[in-house]
Amino acid sequence: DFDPNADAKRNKIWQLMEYYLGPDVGSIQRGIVNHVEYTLAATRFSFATEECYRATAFSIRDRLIETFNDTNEFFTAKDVKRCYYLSLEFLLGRAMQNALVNLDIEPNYKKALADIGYNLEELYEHEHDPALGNGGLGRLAACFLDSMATLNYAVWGYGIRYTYGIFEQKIVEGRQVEHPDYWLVTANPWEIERPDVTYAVRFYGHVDTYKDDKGRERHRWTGGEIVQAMAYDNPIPGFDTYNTINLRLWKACPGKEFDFHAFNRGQFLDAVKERQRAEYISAVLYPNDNTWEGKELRLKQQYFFVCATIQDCLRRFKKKEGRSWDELPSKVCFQLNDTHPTIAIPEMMRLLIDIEGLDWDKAWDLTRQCFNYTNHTVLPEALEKWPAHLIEKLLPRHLLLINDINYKFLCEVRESWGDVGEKLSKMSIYQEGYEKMIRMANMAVIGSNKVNGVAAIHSELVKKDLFPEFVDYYKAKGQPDKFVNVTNGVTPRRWIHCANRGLSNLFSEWLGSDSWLKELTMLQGLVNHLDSTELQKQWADVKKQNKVKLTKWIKLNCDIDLDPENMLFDIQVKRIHEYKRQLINCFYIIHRYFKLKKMSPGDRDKQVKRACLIGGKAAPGYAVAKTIIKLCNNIGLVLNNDPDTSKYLKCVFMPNYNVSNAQTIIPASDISQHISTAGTEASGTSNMKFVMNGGLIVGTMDGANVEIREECGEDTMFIFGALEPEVAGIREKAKNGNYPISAELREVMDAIVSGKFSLGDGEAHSEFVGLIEKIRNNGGGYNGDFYILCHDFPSYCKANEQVDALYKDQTNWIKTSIKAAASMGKFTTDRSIKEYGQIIWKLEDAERPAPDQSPM
Ligand code: B1N
Repeated sequence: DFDPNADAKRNKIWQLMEYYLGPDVGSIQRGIVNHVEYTLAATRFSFATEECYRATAFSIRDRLIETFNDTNEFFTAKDVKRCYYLSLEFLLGRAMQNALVNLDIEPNYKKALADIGYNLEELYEHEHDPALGNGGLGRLAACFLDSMATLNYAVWGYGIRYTYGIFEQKIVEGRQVEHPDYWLVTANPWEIERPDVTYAVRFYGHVDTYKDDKGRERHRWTGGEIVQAMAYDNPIPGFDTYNTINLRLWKACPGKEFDFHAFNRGQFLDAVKERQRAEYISAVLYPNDNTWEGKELRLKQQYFFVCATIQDCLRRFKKKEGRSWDELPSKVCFQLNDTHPTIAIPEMMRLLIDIEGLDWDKAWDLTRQCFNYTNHTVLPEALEKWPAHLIEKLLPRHLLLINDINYKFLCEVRESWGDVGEKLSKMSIYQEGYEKMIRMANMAVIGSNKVNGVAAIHSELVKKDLFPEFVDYYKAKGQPDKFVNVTNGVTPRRWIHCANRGLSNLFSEWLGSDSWLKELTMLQGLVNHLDSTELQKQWADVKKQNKVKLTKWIKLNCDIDLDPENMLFDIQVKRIHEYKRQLINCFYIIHRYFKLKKMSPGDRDKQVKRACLIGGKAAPGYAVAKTIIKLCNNIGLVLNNDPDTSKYLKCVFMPNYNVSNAQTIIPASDISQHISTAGTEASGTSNMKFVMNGGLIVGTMDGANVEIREECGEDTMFIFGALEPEVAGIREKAKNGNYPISAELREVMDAIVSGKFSLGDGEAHSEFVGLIEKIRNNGGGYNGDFYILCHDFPSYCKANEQVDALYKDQTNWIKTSIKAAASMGKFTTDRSIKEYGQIIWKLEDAERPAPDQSPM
């Protein structure tokens, strides 16, 4: 509508607002105290640190909202192409420090608070980690958001606002105990609730067909139950830009229409109960990492957030007048973070065909151009397959659409390839058998423009092992570049500047500016100073301070004393999984212990002292992983209490590994372990964080380790183990009884079986024996040593000996560590996201200009 007074009105409002909230100390203090008084209704003359944290958070939120609103307005005015990152997990970690750093106001906040008697770093510790993810996949999504905002891309994240994030892990008598993570207890100051942004999501019901006024056959999905999705926006500020993007998370709420029948029958409470069931959908994050669990509620979560998201995105697309559907692929694209949101493909088809009235072929053409799929794992147990009957029950219209998609696709294949039965059955969305299954990965490939893996070796395995038929087919069809690689990264803002301020300052000082935070390849400049004893000294100092900090954390959380001055810190932190081989780490620790035991005290004194630190959560239903945690803890009890050796070797299980603990743990490493069986870890991302923070890697030729080695040089890594192409042959030979086990490993296994680490606990003992026997009595396949620990153990020991040798030569160690860290430029998510932006999303830079200093 034309409003002749629009400019005057705008001007007036602008004057009321004066200007953006000031970045000066006075304005910051006024903001904080105002929130103490008016938002928290606490008295401004005495407020606790907790209240100060919350008031400070609200004052930062005010600033975020300004840049957030204006960025959105700018995107809309420019009508830029938008990309939507769909993920069931976002492992954000704490927001306060990150927001201050990215808004470039941390120093003034520090001053403002100090002046009224509060310590900013202390406030940071008051924030409860938002932990809406399991591990690498969810953390990657969070690092990506930081880079998307920083690179001025018009991308929004979409996901679920789980009431409970990943469980909190406590260790009781050496075992994992899960506690619910009710992270919203103290209301979340970082989110913006949007009660006015809601969409209806249907489940169950049935599908009718009817003829529309043009005589076309149409489908109508009715009945079943409706829940509402309500939006919560989480502003994501970019670094060194005025752009702030959005992470929109959906909460499930009861449908709007109240069930008056139940009410009239006097079953008011039942009606309320029924409505509460809706909220169950967004109640809890599934705590599995790299395994698939075919639960109906999980499928409901997937559809719930996808349905609301696609409706929201199409509504935004249609808002501009005069849109034609042909414009859709040039204005909208979606990135599927693994197959978890793949039901978005048939959902898009449903909305385009049933609601918007497009014909099938047009809808399919648009859909295929809009979607892209990232694969994050080749482990068979993680590949999603939903029973067709479950989809039919929960989403009857989608099953029909999946049938159509599959039928037409297979016809296409037959047309260009002829009837190649074997290949056809591998490419079908359906896996035939006793129970018909829907292979989500096949649907994601068929419905996508680009498919990518997350590290070079992984992307090759995706083509070779998962989708070879598709690769051939699309090549023949003239799409040889459908399968691509985009190597993962991490954001240096959180993982260096926030987590390791000492190192960040060192980088800026030696490089002459802090531009490396946006252009990480600049770190290479450090190599010019490799021989400077001053740099070496500062480097060692920073590491020592970080080790002291972690030592305090471990004392507080585990009541174990470490010696940060004299011990090498050896760290393995990641989800507990057999393929990640925490067990081979345990075996080596025991072996090292035995070696020390056998030495004379004089010889012991010549050894490198090591603190072996392990941390990570096990999926609550993953018994073997839980046994491994118990074993780590028991090894710790034996070693740490042995007066002969405890000075030289300690073992600690660090409880509740999460993003904020990682920010303390990672900067303190001398070495870290990334030791998955070759071909199993798609990428890994903590490996990157460790090296950037001046740690060296003991690792296999797997995932991103391969590329880190390429960038940093062979001499910076302790590589061991079979190469990926050798693994199948080793398993095959093992099946035929050709599988030697070294004497050293035999000794370790015998000791475990003899009960040396069971500490009189019969249950633990039989679990430990189970672990060992499975590996020893190699029957091949999953029942034997599938992850070839026995094969890789001797070379693992050698790699560890090389670690000691280099560590004894401190100057060389430090130079190697500087060289490695300085060579990590490739592994920023800024580089990853640029690749997504250019190769996959085809986005333009949409940088919002500096806001006007004066009212218009
Ligand atoms: O994704 C990370 C990679 O760096 C890791 O190597 C990879 O293991 C991880 C099902 C997953 N792959 N698949 C999952 C998570 C939850 C779930 O329910 C699978 N996580 C990964 C980032 O690329």
